[in-house]
Parts: sequence; structure tokens; C-alpha cells
Amino acid sequence: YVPKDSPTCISSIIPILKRLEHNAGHKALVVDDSATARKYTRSLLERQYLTVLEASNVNQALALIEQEKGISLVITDYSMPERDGVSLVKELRRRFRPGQMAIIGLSASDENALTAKFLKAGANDFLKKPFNQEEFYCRLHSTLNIMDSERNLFQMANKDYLTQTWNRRYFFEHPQVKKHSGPRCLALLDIDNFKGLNDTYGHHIGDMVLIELAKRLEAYFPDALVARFGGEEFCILYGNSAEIFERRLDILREDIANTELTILGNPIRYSISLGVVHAETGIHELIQRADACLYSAKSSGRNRIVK
Ligand code: GH3
Ligand code: MG
Ligand code: MG
Ligand code: MG
Repeated sequence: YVPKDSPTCISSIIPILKRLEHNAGHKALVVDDSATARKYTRSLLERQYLTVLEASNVNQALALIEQEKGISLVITDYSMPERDGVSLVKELRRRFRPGQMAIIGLSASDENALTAKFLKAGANDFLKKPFNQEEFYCRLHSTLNIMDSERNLFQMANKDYLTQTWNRRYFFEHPQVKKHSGPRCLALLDIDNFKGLNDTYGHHIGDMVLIELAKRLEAYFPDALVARFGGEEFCILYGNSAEIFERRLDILREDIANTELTILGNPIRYSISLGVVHAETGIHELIQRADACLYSAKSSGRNRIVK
């Protein structure tokens, strides 16, 4: 989409190309009971290189979102048989943060306060049909920009910059950490003699080892909450069987100890020590107890798990 009054010199086209490339990463869902209306909105979005899916009612929309994954923009009509667009927005906002999904409401209805209804339900914007194309694109762009900013803000606030694992803040704010019932498992994990590794190979290689470890943790524990607590220490909170958890941790520990990495031409070996607890207590006591176990793993020779 090139605004009519913009000069078509290269420097003005570059941001547009960037925007189009960026749009190509978004999957949009158009929800409307009218096939004609869907087709029209689809054509507008496709001109922006968005991938477009269609649903003719709310339930179909929810099923598609569940099944497709990665739908980041929903444009929904208001009046539809069975459930209306506002109820769809409410349900989506319970599941998706503003940084995960942008939502725009549309309606031809003259119902009073429809804009407010959509916005209160969590929509980013609303347009009355028939709308002006240029206005549609302006609102679409600002909505996508806001979603990107929200996403960046969320990442910056909650992810560790070096390893891209969750940080302490995310960990302690997580509902699974704050509220709990029943027993759960927690492991504190620390790299052995990491200072020596930094001293021998340099801080940069140390950083790459941390990244490598974080990748491994994510691969071993896709079903757990993994966070970098600081330095070379990670925490894993696991809600399922303690047996499975401990077995997996031990396989991980052995896997790491037996792997020789090649990082920038250097042969790198490292090991980890772990403290593990399985109990029905608050998070701070779990951590304290795991830390005591980690301490004994270190003092009894490292490269081991103490529970
Ligand atoms: P131990 O086996 O007892 O855990 O010994 P250690 O050397 O691993 O522990 P120590 O606490 O003495 O040293 C931790 C080191 O981790 C020191 C610090 O420079 C390094 N470190 C902390 N954060 C980072 C980081 O982000 N990158 C790198 N490269 N090093 C880090
Ligand atoms: Mg309708
Ligand atoms: Mg250490
Ligand atoms: Mg440490």
C-alpha cells in the first residue's frame, strides 16, 4: 500500500518494503457471516501481503485459531448468528495478550456505543462499515505497530537478554509459581567451575556456553518453567511426576558432561550440579531447600544431583 501523496523515491519505498516483509509474517483471520464482506476484507489484507484465513461464525473462528496457531490478527464482524463479534473478542482477550494478537471490530450496525463495546472487550480498534480503504489501512498499520511494541516490551521485561529464557521477574510473576496446590518439583542448576571456563577461554565463549545450556534446557523441559536466575544459575519448576523429572535431569546432566562442544574452534567441556526438591510448600521454601541441595552437590564433588 503506497499512500497516494507519497513521492515514489527509493528512500520512501524502503520503509514500505520493510512493512510488507513484516506483514508477510502475520496470519490474519477474517470473521464475518457474509461471504461478500469476508472476500472484500480478505482482498484488502492480501494486498498487504498478509496470509488470510476466513471463518463465518464465532465457533469456527475459535476452532481455527486453536488448530492453526500463529494467527496474530483477527478482524471480526459484530452481528453474526449465534454469537456476536464482541463475545469473540472477550474470549480471545482471555487467551491472548495484546502482544500476541491484534483485534479489529467491524460492523454496519447503527447500534449505539458499539465502538465502546468492542474496545471494552479488548479490541484494538473498530471500523464502521462501509469504511474508507485508506482509513482501514491506517488503522491496520497502527494496530500492527502497537502489537509489535507490546510484544517487544513483553520480551524485554520477561526474557533474559543473553539466553532468551524467562527471567526472574517472569518466574516469580508466573501463576504457577504464585498460586499452587499440591506438590511440585523444583531444580536449581549451576554450571561447575564456570569462572575457570571464562578465565581460560574468555567471557565471550562463556556466554556461548550459557546460550547452549539454555537451548538444551528448553529442549529437555518443554513442559516446565525454565528461568535464568542469574549468572550461570537456572531454575526449573515442574508440575508433574518427580520420578520423571529426576530421571530427565540426570540424563541432561550426563549428556552435558559427556559432550564436547566446539565453540569458535575451542574444545569445550563443562558440567552442571543440581539441587532438586519435591514438596508441597511455598516457592521460597522450595528454592531455599533446592539451594541447600545444590550446595551439597558442589561440596561433594560437582557434576551431580542432590535431592
Ligand atoms: P562453582 O562450581 O562453585 O559454581 O564455581 P563457579 O566458578 O561456576 O562459580 P563462581 O560463582 O565462582 O563464578 C561464577 C562465574 O560466572 C563468575 C562470573 O564471571 C560468571 N558469569 C556470570 N554471569 C555470566 C555471563 O552472563 N556470562 C559469562 N561469560 N560469565 C558469567
Ligand atoms: Mg454480520
Ligand atoms: Mg558455578
Ligand atoms: Mg553460581
